[in-house]
Amino acid sequence: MAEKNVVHKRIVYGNTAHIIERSPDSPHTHEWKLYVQSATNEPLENFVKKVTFTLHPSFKPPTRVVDKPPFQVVENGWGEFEAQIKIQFHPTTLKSMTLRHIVRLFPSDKTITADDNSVVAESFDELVFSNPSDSMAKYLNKE
Ligand code: SLL
Repeated sequence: MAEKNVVHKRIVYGNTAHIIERSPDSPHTHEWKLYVQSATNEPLENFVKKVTFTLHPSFKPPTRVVDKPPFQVVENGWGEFEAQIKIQFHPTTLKSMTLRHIVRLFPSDKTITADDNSVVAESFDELVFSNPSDSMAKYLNKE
């Protein structure tokens, strides 16, 4: 019987946010960082080719492509919104994966909040690659 070969990669994605001093001519109240990271401290770039973050259309430009680590976007803003995070892999024949995350700025039951009201909103996920081809395995097993 053919052995089933499954490779798991654990990731963390989400955002941090903190209050910034507001300048009179800007509506921005917070600086936030939206990111995808390895949950196991493995270099994600071994198998992640690029991450495309799609922000709320009020951010110009709303689409941010990051093709090297850290896979993140740092911005200033005033509101919470749902972002899309598209992960593309090496080799490019591998199907991309799209995650959604609500960028949170304000303390709530969805965030971990520090004394200074800075927040963290994170999710964990596992990317599962079943029976990777040799060309894929080369990237997935890279160290
Ligand atoms: C909504 N929650 O769903 C609102 C949208 C958009 C946040 C919030 C823009 C920053 C900038 C910003 O913070 N947008 O204009 O530079 O309709």
